[in-house]
Amino acid sequence: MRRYVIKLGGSVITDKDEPLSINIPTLLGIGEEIAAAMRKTDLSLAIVHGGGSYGHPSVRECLDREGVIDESCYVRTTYLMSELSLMVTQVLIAAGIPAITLSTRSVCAVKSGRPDCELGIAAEMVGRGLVPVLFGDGVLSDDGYKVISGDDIVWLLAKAMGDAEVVFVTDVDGIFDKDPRKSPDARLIREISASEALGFVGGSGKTDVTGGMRSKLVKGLKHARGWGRAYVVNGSRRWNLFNLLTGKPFIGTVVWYR
Ligand code: IP8
Repeated sequence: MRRYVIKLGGSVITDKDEPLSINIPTLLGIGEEIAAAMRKTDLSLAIVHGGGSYGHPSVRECLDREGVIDESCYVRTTYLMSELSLMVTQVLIAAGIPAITLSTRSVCAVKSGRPDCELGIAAEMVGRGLVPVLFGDGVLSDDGYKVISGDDIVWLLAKAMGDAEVVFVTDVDGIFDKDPRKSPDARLIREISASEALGFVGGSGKTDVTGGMRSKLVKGLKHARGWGRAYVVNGSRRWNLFNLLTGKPFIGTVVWYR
């Protein structure tokens, strides 16, 4: 039985330049591919999605204004994330996936600067063939309110599921040796260790409060050094995610966390 935690990046499921926009056609395609893969092969799956044009501008606005996430910012951000997650889950259910939205703030907090989650129920859902859907979210911390990124939750869930692999569904084909948006001769790297990739992978734009591809490498090394394995693929490349999930050749990068 293959076990995966699929992270649907905020830049894939929303338009990051357009506040409160959801990218329905891409999400429909992704839902169709995951559902088809579940029919074709035995899969244990959990899904985590990012904040995109819902969570990030909301947190960025209060960080710029107040320097911290205050109560009203926490209330607004968590509401927006629930709204986004309901829409994502609705599309996944319509595609035929037994998706259950689980708000991260109900199962995680930040304690002494680290995410602390209770994921037993989520793991039990996976064991029953359900697909829990969690998301980057505002959470309580011992120091006010904080954001836990989906890029942290994926590894905690992967661990709770018994060292599952993580699939980062992004808006690029994988990790390149140079920025493909700036250098037409950039080369897609098929397999790399996270520590090596950190030598040349940059962060992300300024509205992203949790840090882009670089933080996917750093967070994975923090949570899954020694056992983590992830794939970075493009959510707009039709049937590529299906190919990966069903063990067929796919376009993307395999990342080892060692
Ligand atoms: O996009 C961030 O989650 P991410 C969630 O997975 C918020 O890093 C609330 C900005």
